[in-house]
Amino acid sequence: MITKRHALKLAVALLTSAAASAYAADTGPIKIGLILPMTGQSASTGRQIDAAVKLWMAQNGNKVAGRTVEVILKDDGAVPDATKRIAQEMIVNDKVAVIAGFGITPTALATAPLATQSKTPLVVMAAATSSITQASPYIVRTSFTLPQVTVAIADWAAKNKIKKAVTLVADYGPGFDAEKFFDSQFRLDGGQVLDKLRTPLRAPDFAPVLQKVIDVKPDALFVFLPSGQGAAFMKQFAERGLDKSGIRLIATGDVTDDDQLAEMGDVAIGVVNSHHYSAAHPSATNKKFVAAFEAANKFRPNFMAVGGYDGMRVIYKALEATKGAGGEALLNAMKGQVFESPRGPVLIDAQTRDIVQDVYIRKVERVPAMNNGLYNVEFDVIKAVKDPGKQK
Ligand code: VNL
Repeated sequence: MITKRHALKLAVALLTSAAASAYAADTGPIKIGLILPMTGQSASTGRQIDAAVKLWMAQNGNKVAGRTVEVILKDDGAVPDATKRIAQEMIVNDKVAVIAGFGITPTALATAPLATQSKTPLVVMAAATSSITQASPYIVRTSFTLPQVTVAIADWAAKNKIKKAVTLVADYGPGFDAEKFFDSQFRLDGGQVLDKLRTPLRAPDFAPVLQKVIDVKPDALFVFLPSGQGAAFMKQFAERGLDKSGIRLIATGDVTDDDQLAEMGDVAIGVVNSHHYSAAHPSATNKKFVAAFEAANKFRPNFMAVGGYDGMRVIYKALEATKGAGGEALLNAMKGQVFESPRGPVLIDAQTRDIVQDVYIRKVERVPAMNNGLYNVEFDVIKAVKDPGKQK
């Protein structure tokens, strides 16, 4: 009797301990590797996305499918070799389920092969060159693409008495996209691009290109510069008297960035631009988002913050669907998600893994109802825009 009871007890104990260890493997933290430029020239992008990720977690908790979510934040200084090394460590040592962030295009492109080799979903929250999502089948994007937001401003310009333009872009991936898609749409609409100017990504000096613009004297100057460069550009634009030259400034919303608009001052007023997010977007979802973000951070969210916030949404919902499993299952659960973002309605296109979203035409104005601050005020919208960079 005693032996039998003893054996039974032992068997139960063994089973329990086996189950417990399996359970432990399934209940350890789910790790998200967040790689952002927290220092250097693109640090504002890192600061915005980090704040948005923290806001998402404060609002939605740190538990998904019964497991704790742990975000590991690392600074890559926007240096591609650093991004790649950090991603490798996160995948191999920390065993992260997802890598996310990616402030500028070269950092996303450098890391793409690692995502493919390790079957780790890579969520691009910032970088915006069209081709990024084609660099790995494991890449999903929650930011935007330059072709997606550029076509609208080219079209607006041609339909608003602008016949001759000069383009000015940062000399790398997203700049090439902006230059190309501005030119093709503007020409299609009967406009003419008189000159195509570029400034280096690192430490640009706008004086020589602005002198060129003065010499060529187009109806308008179209500008794309990455987030963080807009205020310096605006300062030189005004210093050289271009704001009073009759040459109209038009841009993508990267230039009239919510992060820097206040710093730009009156020179920005009247600049018409196109983009997917404005802190002044008048939806209830956005008002709630902006209020919570500002209360937590004492600064205004920009389009980078929204890319980070929506990236967390996509990751959380996918983890819920897979009950915490990673790899291809997690990737598949990210595809096809449809939701209301602070920017408006969005879809993660299951075929391209890129985001489909509304693009707005906006004008910089002082808004008395919003503390008399400078905002990109939306006055037109193109619904559900797919990345034209992937259409033939
Ligand atoms: C990129 C595109 C970066 C748009 C940006 O800001 C931006 C990029 C840092 O793809 O590198 O506004």
